[in-house]
Amino acid sequence: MVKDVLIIGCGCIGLSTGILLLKTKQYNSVKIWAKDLPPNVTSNKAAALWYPFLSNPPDKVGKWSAETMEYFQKHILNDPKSGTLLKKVNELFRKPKKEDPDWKPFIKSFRRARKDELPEGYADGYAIDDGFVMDTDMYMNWLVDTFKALGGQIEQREVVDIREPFIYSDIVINCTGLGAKELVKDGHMYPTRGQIVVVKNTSDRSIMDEEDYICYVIPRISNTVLGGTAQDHDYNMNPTKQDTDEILKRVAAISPKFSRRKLEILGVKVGLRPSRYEIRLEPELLQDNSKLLIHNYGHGGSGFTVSWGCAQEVLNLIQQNIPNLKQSKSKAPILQSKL
Ligand SMILES: Cc1cc2nc3c(=O)[nH]c(=O)nc-3n(C[C@H](O)[C@H](O)[C@H](O)COP(=O)(O)OP(=O)(O)OC[C@H]3O[C@@H](n4cnc5c(N)ncnc54)[C@H](O)[C@@H]3O)c2cc1C
Ligand SMILES: *[C@@H]1O[C@H](CO)[C@@H](O)[C@H](O)[C@H]1NC(C)=O
Ligand SMILES: *[C@@H]1O[C@H](CO)[C@@H](O)[C@H](O)[C@H]1NC(C)=O
Ligand SMILES: CC(=O)N[C@H]1CO[C@H](CO)[C@@H](O)[C@@H]1O
Repeated sequence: MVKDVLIIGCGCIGLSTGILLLKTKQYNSVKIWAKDLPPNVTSNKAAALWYPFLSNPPDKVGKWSAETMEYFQKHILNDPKSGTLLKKVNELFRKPKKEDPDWKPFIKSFRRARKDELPEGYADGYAIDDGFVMDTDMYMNWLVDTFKALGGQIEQREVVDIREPFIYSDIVINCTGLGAKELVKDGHMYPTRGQIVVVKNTSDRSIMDEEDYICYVIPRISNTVLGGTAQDHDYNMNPTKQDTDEILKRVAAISPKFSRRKLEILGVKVGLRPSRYEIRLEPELLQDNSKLLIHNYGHGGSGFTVSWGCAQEVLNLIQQNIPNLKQSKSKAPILQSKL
């Protein structure tokens, strides 16, 4: 029987996975190793709105998003410490929009926007009344606190060789986001740079206009996030004035309510979305089937939106693969051996 699980990565993906593992009460220890800890991870730079966005494949993202929404409604929204708020969300279109989103079949509350929900100049829209947003820093703190309260341990430690964690544990979960590019040499991983502007609270709901560019207004508990950008293969972690100006111009185009002189800017943030042609969530049996590595990375622009659905999938994959795990022959020398 496997007793210990080691997770690499302390973003929203590693933490959600760790919390669900601990909740099963089936493991002696669930440990996280991470090079950087919150607030110094990509996750802390997110908006963070529940909305499937810039991630694939559509059918799985739809399913995981729906499961995540359900998990939030059952277990998180009623906890004020989680920093989560129920908010209507509208995606807007200048011209009538024929297609529904890929994920519509998964989300029961999806509907078309009513005329009175469309700002001037917009012809169509999507709406979700029971959408929600997270105050990102509050929510990340809540994830860390919840993980620790359940008995999880967090250690700041970089992994340079994927064989290293297997010295301590037969099951390792790879939640390294963009770090997977180096750690497991995944050439499909690339950054999609996102810049946001944080302003004093404005707007009663989340609004997006994403046909020709990235543009959103996301009100949260303590502030409102304006976005954004999606620059592929761009590693620049510094905010640029050009992006800030562009973001302010785009949100002002939604409604004069969001014109620059009405906004009080609190800060500007940049993060690199861990992009991949599709999310990698699959098991890999190593070392004569004595070690199990589960990959859970590449969530692009939807990490928060799919987090709990993906964590549940990790649990399922562990359950399915434990019967295939052979007793480990040796513990110590694996750094020498080829996986
Ligand atoms: C501007 C912006 C806005 C966004 N808005 C939203 C939104 O509204 N809704 C939404 O759902 N998503 C949003 N996202 C996307 C979301 O932030 C990501 O999908 C999510 O943060 C990915 O989480 P993660 O845990 O995989 O990665 P990360 O948060 O990057 O965590 C990765 C962890 O792995 C560790 N690590 C990496 N390599 C190693 C190694 N070799 N050894 C040890 N540790 C390692 C890191 O130190 C870190 O702890 C946004 C992103 C940006 C940039
Ligand atoms: C985050 O980074 C800052 C600046 O580099 C550093 O001072 C701080 O200690 C880091 N926080 C954590 C939790 O690692
Ligand atoms: C933010 O402001 C809007 C009005 O613009 C208001 O409806 C909403 O309740 C405010 N949200 C918070 C959390 O204060
Ligand atoms: C142990 C290990 O590195 N496994 C795999 C991780 O993912 C890459 C693909 O990106 C594989 O090539 C490795 O074999």
